[in-house]
Amino acid sequence: MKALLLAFCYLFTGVAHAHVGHMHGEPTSQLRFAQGRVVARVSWITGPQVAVESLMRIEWRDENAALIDPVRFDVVLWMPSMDHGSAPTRIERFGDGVYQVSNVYFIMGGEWDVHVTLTYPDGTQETQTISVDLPDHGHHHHH
Ligand SMILES: [Cu+2]
Repeated sequence: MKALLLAFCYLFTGVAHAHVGHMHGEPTSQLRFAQGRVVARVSWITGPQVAVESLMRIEWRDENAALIDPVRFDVVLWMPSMDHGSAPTRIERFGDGVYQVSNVYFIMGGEWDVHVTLTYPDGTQETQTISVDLPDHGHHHHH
C-alpha cells in the first residue's frame, strides 16, 4: 500500500510538472532519462537566485521509484543568450540516490539552462535541461 501511494504521488508530481524544462520558481521538477527509466527529481533548497549561491537537491530513481546511485552525473550552468557558463558546481552524496549540488552561481539575471548530464555504465551520456528564468534586478549584461 505504501509503495502504491508512493507510486501515485510520483505520478502526480510528474503530471504537475509535465512542462519540465521551464522552472519559474517551482520548487521541484523532474528530468526523465533513458525514456523515463531513470528519473531525477530536482528541487531547490535555496534559489534559484542571482549572484548568491543556490543549492539543489537531486534524487535519482529507477522505474520502480527506488533510489539509485548513477555511475556519474554532472551539473553545468549555461547562459545560452550570451554563450557563457559559470563556476563548476559541486556534487555531494547525502545517501542512497540523494545528492546536494552546491556552488551553483547564476552570476546575472536572465535565462539560464541547468544541464544535468547522466553517465551510463557503458560510458554513454544523456543530458536533460532545466530552464531557469531569473529576474534582472538592475544588473547590466555586458556584451
Ligand atoms: Cu550573461
